[in-house]
Amino acid sequence: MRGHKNTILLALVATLIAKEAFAAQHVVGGSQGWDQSTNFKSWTSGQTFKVGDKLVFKYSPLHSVVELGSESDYKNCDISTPLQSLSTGNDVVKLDKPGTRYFTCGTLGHCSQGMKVKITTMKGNAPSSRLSPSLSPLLSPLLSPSLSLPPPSSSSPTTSTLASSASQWFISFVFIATLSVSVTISLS
Ligand SMILES: [Cu+2]
Repeated sequence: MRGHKNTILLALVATLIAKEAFAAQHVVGGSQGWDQSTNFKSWTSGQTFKVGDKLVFKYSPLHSVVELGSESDYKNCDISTPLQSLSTGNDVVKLDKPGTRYFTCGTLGHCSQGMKVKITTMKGNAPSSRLSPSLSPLLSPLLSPSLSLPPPSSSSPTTSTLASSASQWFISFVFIATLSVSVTISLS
């Protein structure tokens, strides 16, 4: 019965790795970070945001992060009714569903100086996250020390959605094939 245990563990590890590999972290503004001098339009044009990805806002105490609820608030730099305000200097925002989100800085004048960013998240997440959304948080503390993958590069070249979702399906297929083989081996 040891074989079964190993197979189950392998499956869980594979699922976890798949999830890690598919979810990207985007450091907003790249190496320049969250600052008035950063060109956020050109930064976003080089990024693909997918459900499950995370935004990381890195900035000095001069700034903050304010999420706005509408395109018009974003256009007019109206921060009077924010959805949320963050100020740790290293804020992580999870893109948990498809759609457009608006962020700006809460410091007076910074929004009108261009310190704002509009993030459009696309669906097309890995099938693996549908398998065990409740398992990963449970497993992470157990497995993450040995599994600390390098963070995905934020300056990765633009990949078309089609190509990347095709490769995701391919990787998933390889996973399933590998798992089937290991199940067969452990049962025989
Ligand atoms: Cu600012």
